[in-house]
Amino acid sequence: MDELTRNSEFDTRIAEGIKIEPKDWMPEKYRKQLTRMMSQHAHSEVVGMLPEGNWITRAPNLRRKMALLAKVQDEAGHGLYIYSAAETLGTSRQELVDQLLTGKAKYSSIFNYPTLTWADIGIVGWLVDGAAIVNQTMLAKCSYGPYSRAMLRICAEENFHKKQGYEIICTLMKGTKEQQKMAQDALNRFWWATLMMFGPHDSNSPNSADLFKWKVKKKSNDELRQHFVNITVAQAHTIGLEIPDPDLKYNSETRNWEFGEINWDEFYAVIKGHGPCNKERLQARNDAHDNGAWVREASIAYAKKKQGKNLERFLNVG
Ligand code: BYC
Repeated sequence: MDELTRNSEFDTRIAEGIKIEPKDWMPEKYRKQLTRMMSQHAHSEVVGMLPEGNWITRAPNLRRKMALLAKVQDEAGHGLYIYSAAETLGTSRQELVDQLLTGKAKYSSIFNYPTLTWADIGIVGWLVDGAAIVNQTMLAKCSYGPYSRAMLRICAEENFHKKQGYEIICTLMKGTKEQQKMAQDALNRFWWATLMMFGPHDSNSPNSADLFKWKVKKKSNDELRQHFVNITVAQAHTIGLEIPDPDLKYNSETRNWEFGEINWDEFYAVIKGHGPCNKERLQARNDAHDNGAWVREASIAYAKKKQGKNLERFLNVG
């Protein structure tokens, strides 16, 4: 089959909403775009363990500690699902991880901000996981089968994470004046950084055209950001928190909460490696990778040994 026919068959499948599976033919650009996006997503899950992991030893009680431990472990699991899904496109996990460790690959800007107080853990669960759900609910319907199926499972878990975070903040808001201040301060520091998670404005998003054409994205960066603001403002006001945006106002015609401009200079500085914690995060991932070398060696040796036995058994049976 020639290139033109293959391309047109691929486009027809996309138009009909048929999922693309790993062994199906796909344009190289589709493979590349998905590998880029999925690997960045997997890296985000893994780097995302760091700001919250920072509070496991300081959680205020056993119940909070257990929930936080489980959440951080879930993020590791999400990283694994998405690396596995990304590998089906032909790049090995080792290669993808190397791109992260050498600083070549991006991961979500939000994880380059520090978690300074316990309230930050509540805010991360509520806002960051909340934003991730908005984005990933869309991706669960994307055209690439392995990615969309991974998203379905991840979204179910993220919902628990969001509730866990919001409950921490609700508890603080029912507490002392200091606790309420702590929650407001965490919201002030994380609000704008969370809005940046959705990426640049649509007019400055170079990848969106391809991703829309191939039904990887079904809603734009700005549409998802607006949806997130609309649901989150109500949740903040219900518990007495103020959104740190003097331009925030409700438009009763469009039924949207209109909001001020994001500091895009800050966004681009963070994604270029100059955020408050970029160096620290990369160092922590490199240290973890180096310290885990013996585990990888041992498991490869074990797998080889087992494979050898299976091979012997197979040969004996044969
Ligand atoms: N941070 O053309 P654009 C989670 C980059 S949740 C860093 O609009 P695209 C978690 C972008 O990569 C977070 N970089 O890109 C939650 C591109 O650069 P390259 C992870 C960003 O792909 C709780 C350039 O800017 N979620 O893991 O159309 C706990 C131009 O942007 C960011 C995902 O990754 C950013 N915020 O749209 C633990 C979801 N925004 O690659 C963990 C999957 C943009 O051309 N990804 N850039 O050099 C997506 O949905 C899309 O990739 C994005 C960006 C909406 C993020």
